[in-house]
Formats: sequence, structure tokens, C-alpha cells
Amino acid sequence: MFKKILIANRGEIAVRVIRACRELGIATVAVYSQADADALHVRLADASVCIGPPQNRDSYLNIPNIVTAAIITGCDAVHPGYGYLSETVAFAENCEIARLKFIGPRPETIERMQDKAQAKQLVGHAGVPLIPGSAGVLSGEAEGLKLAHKYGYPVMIKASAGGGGRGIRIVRNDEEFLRNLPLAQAEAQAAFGCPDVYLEKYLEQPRHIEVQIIADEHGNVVHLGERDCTVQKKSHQKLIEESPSVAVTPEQRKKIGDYAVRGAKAVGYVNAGTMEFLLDAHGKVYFMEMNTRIQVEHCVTELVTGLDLVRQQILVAAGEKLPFTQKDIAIRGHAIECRVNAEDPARNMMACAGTVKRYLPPGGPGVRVDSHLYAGYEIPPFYDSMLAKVLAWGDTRAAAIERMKRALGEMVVDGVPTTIPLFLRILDDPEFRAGTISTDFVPRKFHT
Ligand code: MV4
Repeated sequence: MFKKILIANRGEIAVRVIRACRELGIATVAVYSQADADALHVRLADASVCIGPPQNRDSYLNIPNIVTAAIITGCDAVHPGYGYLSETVAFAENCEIARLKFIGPRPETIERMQDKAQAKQLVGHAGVPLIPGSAGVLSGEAEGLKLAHKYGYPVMIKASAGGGGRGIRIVRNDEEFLRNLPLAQAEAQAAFGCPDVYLEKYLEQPRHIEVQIIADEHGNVVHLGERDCTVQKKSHQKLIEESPSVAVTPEQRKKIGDYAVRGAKAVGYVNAGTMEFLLDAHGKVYFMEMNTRIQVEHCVTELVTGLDLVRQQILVAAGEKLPFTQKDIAIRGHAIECRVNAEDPARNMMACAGTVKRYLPPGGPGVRVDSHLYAGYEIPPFYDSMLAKVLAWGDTRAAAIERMKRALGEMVVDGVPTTIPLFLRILDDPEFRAGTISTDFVPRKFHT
């Protein structure tokens, strides 16, 4: 087992990883930027190293500084969390070169899944249904027009190096296609350093369903059910995640889970990962892309399976066999997560700086809060706007929703405006409660 793990991240996920390490008796090293000297993850870790100035590129994205910090503190493994360097091939490679175990998939797997057009092909060859579209990267205008006519408009042009809603365009006729193709390619080149795009039929009003998988280094892959992430902003920022999905039947659950396992096995996947699918209005599921990291919303899966996913990540990275098989996994009750963000309409995604004057996290039966906040904390202006993940578990979806309303009702974050009021409105929305929504729900009803 590892003796000391460096956590290459900040915020709530750094705190989350430290907690898993402590329960395993593994020492922890936090890294922090000059703006994060008073951050909770620094306080909770056994040791800490300042890795540079506040800007992400100078600190949390600085591979030499982070690898050096791990070496000089005597670490034997690195947990990347989510975002930052969690899906950066060069980081995983540099960790391995420095004899530091990267707690995640092999660098080659990250690389293969990063190219979304290639990932679709690989997973498709394993018999997983794909959103109809180009077989791999679009070769040019002619192929694009041919496929658009074959599947019918609207179609989407997606950047191969994009993902998570970045680098996608919808086009509704030949003229729009011909005008947008070069724009999409130029934008992809500028944003990701690669102009490749692929084409997909546009699915109307889909639901976003994703399946958590965990794989060990001995060929065992288990899925842990699905999460429904349909409640998203226009910007594709997720607001609410749930497990299980109201829109998935037990038969579909088995089928989607099987697709996820087949896809993961096809690419020799190890560690925790997520297969993303779209569920269309006819109840058909199609693979969309794979995320090769632990995700923000992993906690809803933890609440319905009783597993500690970060602990499992560490154990499989240390070479242990999964301690369960598929038949041992049962989904119990229903879990919901609300991402409480510092809400500043003027600065999308970035936290508005401010001091948290009072902080009263909710608690009680069936409630979990993962957060790096404390009263007196000064939120730096350089990073993500997420302040806390509030989770509620219940026997049923209705019970989980009621618990979430209770939890958010008692939560106090003074000093910065938050998304708590928005959540309280969504949780009371009849369409949300009925479970009949699709991805247009938040933009249509809440204009965000
Ligand atoms: C789509 C789609 C419809 N058809 N692809 C947006 C986020 C990124 N992961 C993929 N996205 C979509 N891809 C096809 N072929 C609709 C969306 C989409 C969406 C997906 C999930 C959750 C919210 C969404 C909001 C708008 C569009």
C-alpha cells in the first residue's frame, strides 16, 4: 500500500481525497498556490508545499513544480482529483517517470479517450450503440453534407478534442453546415490545438445519463449504476445530479451498465471512470464520451451503493483486486446532489471573491456536505465558483427531494451570493418533481 500521497488539486476534492487517505492510514501532502495558504486542504493535510503564484497555469497546472513537490516530500503516489491535471497525459507520464503512481487510468488510456471521435469508434467496436454520425474524424465538407442528408438536420459539429459541451455547434441546413464547419475547425484549433471535428445527428431533448465504472489492474470491471445529470445550465454547467435516474427502467439499467463495462474493457480501462450516454425521447441510449477521472458528482453513487469511490481508486491503484463483483452491487434508495456555487452573473464560472462571514452547513439524517468552506474563509478570485456539494439520500426520490429542501433551507453561507435560492425553486418545480424534464429544462424555465 502507498505510504504517502500527494494531492494535486485544491478545494473540496482535495479535502475529499485527504479524508480517504486518512481512513486508509496513508500520509498526505497538499499543494497550494500563494492564494491558498489558508485553504482547508492545506490545514487538513499532514504536510504542504507551495507550488507557485495564484494563477492556475503557475501553480495547479505546473507539472514540474507538482512532481518536484511529490519527490522532495517522499510521496509514492499522486491523486489528481478532477479538472486541473486529472486528464493531462503529460502529467500522468511524468508521474510514472518519477516513480510516482498516478491514481487514475494509464496515460495511453487517457490519450485514447481524449480524442472523442476515436473514443466513439473504440467503444462502438465493442458493440455499444453510438449517436449516429461520422465514423471518426470528419474528412471534409463532402462527407459532412452526405451524412447530414443521410441522418437529416439538425446535426452537431463537435470538436474531437472538446468534451463536456466545449466546442460544439448545432447546424440546421446545408448553408449553416458549410459556414460553420471551418469556424468549428478554427475554433477547435485555437482552443485545443487540434482542428479535428466529428459530426452527429442532433438528438432532440435528450437526458444526460452517465455510468460510473471502477476497474482493477486484473481485468475486473464493475459498474455502479447511473447518474442523471440532465439539470444543467445553458453553459453545460451541471447543477443537480441524481442516482438512480427516474428515466431509466431496470431493464435499461442493466443494458446501459453492460454497455459501460464493455466499453471500459475494450480500452483496457483501470481505475474509476464514467461513460456518458444520451437517452433520447424514445428511450434509446447512445454512448457519447468517456471521462477518465473521478467526477464532481461521484458522491451520489457513493450514497446509493455504500462504497467509498476515492478509497477504491487508491486500492486499485496500489494493485489490489476489487473486493466485490457485479452481483454484489445493489442500488439502495435515491440520492441527489446540488452544487452550491458562488453566483455572480457577471463572472460566469469564476468565484466572486469575498469572505465567508458565517457558514452553517446542514446535517442530520441522510445529508452529506462536501466542502472546503469555513467561517472566515476568504474565497480567492482565481478559481472555480463551487462552494459546496450538498447531498441528500432518501428511500425514494420524493423523500430525497424533501430532505434536500430541508438541508438547503437550513444552510447558511453569508458573504457571497449563492445558487441556494435557485435550487429551492427547482426542487419545487412540478416538472422536475415529475421527472419528465430534458436538457432544455433549466434554460427554458430558469433562464440560466
Ligand atoms: C448532444 C446533444 C444532442 N445531440 N449531442 C452538451 C454537453 C456535451 N456533453 C454534449 N451535449 C449535447 N450533445 C447530440 N448528438 C445535446 C447536448 C446537450 C446537452 C447534453 C447533456 C446535458 C445538457 C445538454 C444541454 C444542451 C445540449
